[in-house]
Amino acid sequence: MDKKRISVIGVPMDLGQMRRGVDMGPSAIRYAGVIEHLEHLGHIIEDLGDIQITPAERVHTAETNLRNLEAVADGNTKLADIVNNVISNGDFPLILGGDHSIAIGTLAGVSQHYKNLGVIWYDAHGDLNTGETSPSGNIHGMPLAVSLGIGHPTLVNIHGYAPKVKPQNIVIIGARSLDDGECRLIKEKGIRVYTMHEIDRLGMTKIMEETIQYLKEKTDGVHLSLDLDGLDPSDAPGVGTPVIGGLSYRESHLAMEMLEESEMITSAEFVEVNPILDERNKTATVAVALMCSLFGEKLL
Ligand code: B3U
Ligand code: MN
Ligand code: MN
Repeated sequence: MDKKRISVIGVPMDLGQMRRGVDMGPSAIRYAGVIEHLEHLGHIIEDLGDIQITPAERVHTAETNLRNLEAVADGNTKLADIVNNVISNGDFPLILGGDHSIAIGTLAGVSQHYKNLGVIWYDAHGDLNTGETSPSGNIHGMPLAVSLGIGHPTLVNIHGYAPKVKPQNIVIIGARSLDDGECRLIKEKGIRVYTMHEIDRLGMTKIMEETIQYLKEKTDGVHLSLDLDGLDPSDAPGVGTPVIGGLSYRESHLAMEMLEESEMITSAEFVEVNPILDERNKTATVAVALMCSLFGEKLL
């Protein structure tokens, strides 16, 4: 396994949804020992601390059905700047969320470095809504659509270019809660989705083999966006929108190990850890354990 220089960026963002506490995700993940564990694996870690996000109490509602639009865009612009700098320095960005709206900024910072960025979206949801199709107005249900260039211009045009990713370079894994507009977009754009049905039928080994082959052929970098609600709530209870029937702890470790072996992942984020909803920091601890597998931990 090659030793990496990893820059850790905390994003205490809770404005992309309505449950308080997900802004404490980065703290919970640090408390679970992310820095020490990754250093123990031999990597060089630089903790860049947390990005400043406007506190929810200070956000004024604007005339749009996208909740907290301006403050979400502002936080994501800052994140995009930092991610861009980290990659320019030759380092690996590891982003700790925060709600999933932060993928907008991560991808804005990452994708300018690649001609054909691949994205693995590990999630119970598609996050492919727009202001028009969203049942909630929550921006954490929109980041993948935004990154495809579909959605509110303030979000779509962060860092001045769009789209950040092509539909044929995306693989969604673990989907089991999709809204009608998201299903339409998936079909229209031909996005590859492994729902729980395919995972149950084919098994995680086959799913990851296919995913790796599909992306390896056509990408020059791959971003892993892992929403902890992709896992079953019994393994990851500390998330804002848990969905029963999810990926197991074991399947998720296998997926991370196969990605590590593939050597294709060039940036990663772990999002939606909400310690207020958690059981004794279980979800942050699972997140760190999955990071260890992604960064090369082996039993023997
Ligand atoms: N699709 C729904 C629910 C949702 C999306 N992402 C999460 N929940 N975590 C929405 O509000 O867009
Ligand atoms: Mn998500
Ligand atoms: Mn989700």
